[in-house]
Amino acid sequence: MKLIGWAIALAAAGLIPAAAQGQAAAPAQNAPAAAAPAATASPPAGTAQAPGKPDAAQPAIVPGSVGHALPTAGIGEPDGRKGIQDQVSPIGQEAAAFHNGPLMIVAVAICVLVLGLLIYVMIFFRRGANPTPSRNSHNTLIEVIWTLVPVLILVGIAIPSIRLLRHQYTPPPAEVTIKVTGHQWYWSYEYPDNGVSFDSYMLKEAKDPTRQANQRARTDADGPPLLAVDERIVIPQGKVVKFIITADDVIHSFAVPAFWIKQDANPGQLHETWVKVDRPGVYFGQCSELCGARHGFMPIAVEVTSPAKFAQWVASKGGHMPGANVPAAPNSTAASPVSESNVAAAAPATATSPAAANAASPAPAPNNQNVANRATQAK
Ligand SMILES: [Cu+2]
Repeated sequence: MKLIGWAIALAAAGLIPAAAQGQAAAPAQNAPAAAAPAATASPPAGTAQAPGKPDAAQPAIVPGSVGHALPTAGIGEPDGRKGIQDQVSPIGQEAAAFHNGPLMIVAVAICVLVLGLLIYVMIFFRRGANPTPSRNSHNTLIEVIWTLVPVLILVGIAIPSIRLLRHQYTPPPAEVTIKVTGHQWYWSYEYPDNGVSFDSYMLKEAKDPTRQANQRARTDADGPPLLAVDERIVIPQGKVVKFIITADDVIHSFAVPAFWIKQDANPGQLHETWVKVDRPGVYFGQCSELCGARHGFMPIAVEVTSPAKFAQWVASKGGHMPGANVPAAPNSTAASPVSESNVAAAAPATATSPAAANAASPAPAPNNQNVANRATQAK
């Protein structure tokens, strides 16, 4: 017996250092990929020794600046309240109003009715109060009622539900497009019309032993623990933003509760959803499909800011606004001076003449620009 005890103790002593080493080696796979534009093609999960983000990014961060806006407690993040987070998108507001209003009233009314009937039967039809039970087995009127009433209730719920679904799946034309790719265990984002792409990792706590020296630690300015990320998605307020969602390994799910967004990210498929947010702020979400060991550590953070600050952020990422600083394609309005002004335009909305404004507007341009962007990103 004693011998077995010693054997267990020795085995444990042998295992502990190994476990500690395993833990120390693990964070390497969480290290961000190199900051090159092709970073979306980062090393496969489990590839150790990927270089961390350069330290140079660390001192440049100014809390409150675009991309680092301060989150508001209780907005876009869980704060201990029960129920649905405050909704900031039109679809979310419509859905939350439907849930909190008519659906809740119907559900509570049905529960109270059924519970009341059960209590009534238990009291008045118990053996003591009703020793000789009725022998009736059919009642046509009652059977018609208890079939028709549920059908009418369901139809009453279905009509607004289907209207909500129709609103959700008929998005207005997108003004900003973001391609979202889920990886084990981080997200990468690409703004194809702006030439911006980056990876986004969860920020670890300062005291987390798995945090590498070159990884920035989370602060309260970044957001709550397990939700703050090193690189947020930034979107302009009041603009329709389209998310094209996919994955490169297993199924993930892109979910931001305050936007009423939850969309599976499947390898080999493109799913689409959209949002329009008028209220500036920081909104947090998480991967919502069990995708592996670190599923709980791939949060999402979206910062909504003014269109001017969005343009500023795009420029800081080395990107451009559609219509600005992109050489005009040879076949588009080549004979007119419009293409020259288009090339020369430094800012997106500074074109003054109607013709130039027309040329700079996103409507006719995207095809050529997309081709140009794709070509530069493919390098
Ligand atoms: Cu995931």
